[in-house]
Amino acid sequence: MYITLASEFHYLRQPMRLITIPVSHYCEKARWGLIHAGVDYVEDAHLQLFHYLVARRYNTRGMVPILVTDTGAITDSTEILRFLDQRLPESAKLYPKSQIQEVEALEEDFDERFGIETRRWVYFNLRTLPARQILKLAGQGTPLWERAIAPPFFSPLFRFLLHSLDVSRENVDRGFPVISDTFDWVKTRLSDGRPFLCGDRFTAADLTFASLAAPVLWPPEYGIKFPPLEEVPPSARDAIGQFRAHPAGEFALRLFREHRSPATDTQPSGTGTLAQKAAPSP
Ligand SMILES: N[C@@H](CCC(=O)N[C@@H](CS)C(=O)NCC(=O)O)C(=O)O
Repeated sequence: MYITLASEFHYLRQPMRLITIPVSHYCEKARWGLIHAGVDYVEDAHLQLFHYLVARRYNTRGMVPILVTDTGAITDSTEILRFLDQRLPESAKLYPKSQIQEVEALEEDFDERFGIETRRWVYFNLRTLPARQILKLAGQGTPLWERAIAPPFFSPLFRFLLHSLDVSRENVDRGFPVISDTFDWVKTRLSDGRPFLCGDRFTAADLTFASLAAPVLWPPEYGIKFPPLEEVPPSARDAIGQFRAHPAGEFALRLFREHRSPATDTQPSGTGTLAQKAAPSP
């Protein structure tokens, strides 16, 4: 099966390049898609705001993830998953023909509501960590020069980031029910014993839910390492513990453990390498 998948991408001379803000859960979604497809890729990771230097070459808003291939650049995590899916055999597709409408509708809803609120939640809950710890988290795999010059600019840059994401206690409180309702909805959905959101097979709906739930779960298999829970404020630690113990949290953690791997056992790792090796924070 690996030969089939690999040969589909053989015309591409260079490994694909995934431009990311490594901590981003939308970037995790694209990363997981590449791993699932068994594609060799390189991750080109950047600190928030520094990423504009690279991303704006490909889209004017400078949004990531961006997948650069020999045939063009694809922006948006959903478009990246769809691109990769075209070349997968039907048995490995994340958008199986028979369920495509349901999968796409769930993915869209997770992307547009749930993912926005889990991101806001984690930024709000990490905002009191020391700058050094936030840079250590966000800087994994990013160029040394970005990590070297970031510290003096950290406070204004972080404030700008919180402002641009509308991170405030009021908005986090308003958004929290979107997270808890989605968790409860997933729990109900799985209560008939089905192993995945759309039935018997792993789809883009599952991958998207798990990736976008990661900011409230901190799965060990995520593309970068989250800080040890002992180092985060008690309120965030308790909330993460509760999300992990929720049946939807357990489901997402299981997906990370069991499905963040190539679609078939016979493929080599297919995991990407960070373009810049992670080094200790300056
Ligand atoms: N719907 C988009 C969302 C991507 C997104 O929100 N990316 C954020 C990182 S989490 C970003 O690029 N932020 C930089 C900015 O807005 O300037 C997708 O699924 O790719």
